[in-house]
Amino acid sequence: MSIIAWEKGLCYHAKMNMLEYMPVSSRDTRIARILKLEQERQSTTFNLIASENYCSKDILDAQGSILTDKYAEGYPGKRYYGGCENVDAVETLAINRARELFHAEHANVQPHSGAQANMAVYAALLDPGDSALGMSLSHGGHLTHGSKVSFSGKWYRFIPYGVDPKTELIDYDAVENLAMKYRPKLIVAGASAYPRIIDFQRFRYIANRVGAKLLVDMAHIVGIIAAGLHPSPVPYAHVVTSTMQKTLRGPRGGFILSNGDLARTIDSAVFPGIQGGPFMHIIAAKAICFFEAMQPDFIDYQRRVLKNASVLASEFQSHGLRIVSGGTDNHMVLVDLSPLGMSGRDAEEALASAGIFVNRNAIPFDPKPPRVASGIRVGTPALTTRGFGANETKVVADLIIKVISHLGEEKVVKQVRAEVKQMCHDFPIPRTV
Ligand code: DSN
Repeated sequence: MSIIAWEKGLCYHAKMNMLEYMPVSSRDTRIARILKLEQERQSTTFNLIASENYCSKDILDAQGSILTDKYAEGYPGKRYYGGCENVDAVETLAINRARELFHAEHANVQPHSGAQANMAVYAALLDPGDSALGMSLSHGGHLTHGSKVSFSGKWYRFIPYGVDPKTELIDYDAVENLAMKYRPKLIVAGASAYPRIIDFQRFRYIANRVGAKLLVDMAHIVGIIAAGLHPSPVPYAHVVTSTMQKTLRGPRGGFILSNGDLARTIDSAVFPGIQGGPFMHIIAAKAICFFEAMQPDFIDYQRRVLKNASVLASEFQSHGLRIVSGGTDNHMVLVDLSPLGMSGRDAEEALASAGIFVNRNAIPFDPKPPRVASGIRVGTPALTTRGFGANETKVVADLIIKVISHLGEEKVVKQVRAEVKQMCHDFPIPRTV
C-alpha cells in the first residue's frame, strides 16, 4: 500500500480478510503515517490490556462527526448557545438510554472521562478537607480514589482500605472498622485491578452505619453489569460513575448515574462546576454505545469475556503461575510473577516484543514500586471483541507462558510474534460490530 493512498484519505488493508477504511488527514502526512503505524500495531498484536477494547465503526464515526464543531454549554433545553436543537436530541437520547440500561433515576453523560466523573461527584458531595474511604491504589483501587499523587488525595482526606492478606479479597470488616473510626462523608467502592465480585450491598450497609454517601466507580466492570452478569451497584449506591471505553466498548469518556434527589447537585458539579462545553460528538457516540449494549448479542459478548478470563486464569494456574485471589469473576486476571523472580515490568516488556500487550500491575502488599511492580494485569475484552473463544484464549495463555518462561530468548520471541500475527490475521478487528 502506498502512502499516496493515505494522502487521499483512505487506507486499504489488502492483507486483512476485510476492507478496512480509515479516514486520515490529507495534508498532515506525518500524523497520517503515525495513524497508519498505530493501525498496523492494533491489527497485528494481541491487546490484553483490561481497560481497552475495540469500539464499533458506528461509534468511531460518531466521534469523527460534525458534532465536534458545536458548542452546547448547559443541558438539553437549557443551553447558553443557539442552534442546539439537534445536540439536545442527541444528549436526551444518551441520557434516556443510560437510565434505561442501568435502571437509574438520573444520568449525566457529559464527563469527559472517568476521572472527571469522580471529580464532579467529589465536588458535589464533599468540601475540601472532608474525609472519605477509597480502595488503595496498591490493592487495586484507582488514582482518583484518594491516591496522594491525584487531586483526590490532595484535596480530600482519603483513608485507604484494601484486601485481606490471605484471601486477597476486599476485607469488608476492616472497611467497616475504618468507617466507624473515621466517620467519612463518602465511601468509594470500585477498582481498577480487582478480579472479584464486589459486594455493593455490604458497602451500602457500612455507609448507612456512619451516615456516609456511597459512590461506586464501576468503570472496569460496567459492560458486565449492563449485561446482568455482575450485580449492579445502582440499587445500593447514591451515585455511580463509569467510563465508556472498557468492557462497555464505547468511546472514551465518562458518565454518572444517581438517585433523582441528587440530580441537580451532580449536574451543576459537572457543568459549570468542573467542565465547560460538552463534547457532543462523544455524547453521540455514548448514545450509540448504550444502544449497542442493549442488544442481545452484547450479553453473549460479555459471557464470552468472562469465560475467556476464567480460561486464562485456569491455564495460568495449571502452568504453576500464582493468580491473585486464586481466580477471577470478571474480565481480568492478576498474575503474581514474584515466585518466578521476575517483575511486572520485565514481563510487560518481553511480551510487548512478541506482540502481546498487557500492563505491569502492583499486586496487594507489593514490595516493588508501581513503575516496576510484581504482577501483570491481563484482560479479555478486546480479544473477545476480535472473536477469540476458549480455544484461542488457551493458545494466548500458552504463548504468554512461553515468553515469560524464556525471558530474553530471541528465537522464542520471534516464534511467538509469528503466531500472534497469524491469529490476528485470522481474527481481524471487526469494525462492523
Ligand atoms: N488506568 C485505567 C486502567 O487501565 O485501569 C483506568 O483509569
